[in-house]
Amino acid sequence: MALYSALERLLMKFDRSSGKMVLIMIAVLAVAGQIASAADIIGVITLTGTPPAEKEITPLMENPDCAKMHAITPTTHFYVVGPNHELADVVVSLKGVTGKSTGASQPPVVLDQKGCLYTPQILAIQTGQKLIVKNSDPCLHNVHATPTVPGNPESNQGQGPGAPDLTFTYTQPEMFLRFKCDVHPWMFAWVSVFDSPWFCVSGPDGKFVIKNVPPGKYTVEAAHRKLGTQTQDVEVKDGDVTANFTFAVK
Ligand SMILES: [Cu+2]
Repeated sequence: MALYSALERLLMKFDRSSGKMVLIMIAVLAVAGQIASAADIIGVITLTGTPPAEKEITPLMENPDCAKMHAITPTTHFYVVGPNHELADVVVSLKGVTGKSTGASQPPVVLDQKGCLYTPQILAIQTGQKLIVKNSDPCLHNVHATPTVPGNPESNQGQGPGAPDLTFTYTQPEMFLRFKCDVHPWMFAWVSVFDSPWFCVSGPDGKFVIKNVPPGKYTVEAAHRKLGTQTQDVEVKDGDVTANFTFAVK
């Protein structure tokens, strides 16, 4: 609307000389503005049923370098569920939307190695967007990316304590591209790559927001690494659209 107001003010300057023309132009802009206004797709992800208990990562505590960074044995985080069954770490995107990446102009996404664990473990980037991998630990890690989609290169690089950040980019969309550490075989992160800016990972409150989606019909896809994929058809027309998902533990 700020843009529209600015245009309106600009047009008013010409008001005296051609009042009628200005009115017509404002009407055209108003219609164009309505047609072109993007909206958010929002929702909450819920889990029904009781997920299996997370496993203690005992090999981590058998490694002296890693053990000294933990007072208690860390566990896996396969199912991150809130007090009201809110499900985090669900990757939500617009299915089949490609060729719309703005990744090259977006800030990098950061994947850290801390306490001999990846954080976060589920993340998402655009094609062409930088993924920066940090080592915050006082020990060596080995960052081994193992894509499965042709065109996304495998890479395997050691990263000692205090070593410079590593940078990764991918050209092809890929769901749950695996990062692993060859030094610590329990370390995994899963990076989903999209060829558009319209995706989101649900937070600890189970909520997601896909911002600024242009008007149109879409299939919203919600993907959880252990629970599979669900879809829902929506239409972005005049205002925000809600798409809630419920996953069930089988
Ligand atoms: Cu490691």
